[in-house]
Amino acid sequence: MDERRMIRISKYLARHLRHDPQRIGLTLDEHGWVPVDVLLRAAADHGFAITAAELWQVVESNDKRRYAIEDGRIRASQGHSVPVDLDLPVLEPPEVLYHGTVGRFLAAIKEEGLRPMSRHHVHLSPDRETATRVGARRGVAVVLVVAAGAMHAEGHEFRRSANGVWLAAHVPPGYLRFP
Ligand code: HQG
Repeated sequence: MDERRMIRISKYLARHLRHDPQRIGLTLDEHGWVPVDVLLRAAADHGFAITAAELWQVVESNDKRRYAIEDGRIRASQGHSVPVDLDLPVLEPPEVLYHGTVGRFLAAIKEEGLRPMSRHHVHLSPDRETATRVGARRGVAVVLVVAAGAMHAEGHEFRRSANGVWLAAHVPPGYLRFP
């Protein structure tokens, strides 16, 4: 399968496993899972046929391991806008995490801290490189340093998605270091 087809399938999965399952008549369970065969049938019925082999390949080789398959079911590992409970345990974060953003959001972030916006959580990266890549989706990346250890010590909960993204409900501005 060529790269463009992989990306198309990955984007199709993101749309229907994170944001708009109803569009192709899917219902995710409370934890975000849907049976693989149901997904493949729904996609085919809505004009986007994917083979089981292609699906496996996208899930296995996805650069960010965005999707997980377990017991014949598939879900997005993070990034939902529809309400799902990923049922992730609360974990102690590393002392420092990173958030990649762009200059035009900085004034609001200084004021309100990091908010989840259209997602369920604020997404934090374990290293600067990853955060730079996240920020660069929107322009020239600006990387903020998050005092995750201090937040944790003061009672803020952290979780980590299956693909290594750290998740928090909110990061108040006092825990952020701006460049
Ligand atoms: C910004 C991709 C104004 C925030 C990536 C970000 C990631 C504020 C944008 C994952 C703000 C939200 C998540 C505030 C935060 N005022 N702007 N108070 N607080 N922002 O896409 O972190 O490809 O929802 O800085 O790799 O950019 O989807 O979050 O710029 O892991 O798998 O509001 O999405 O992964 O944007 O990216 P997003 P994000 P996937």
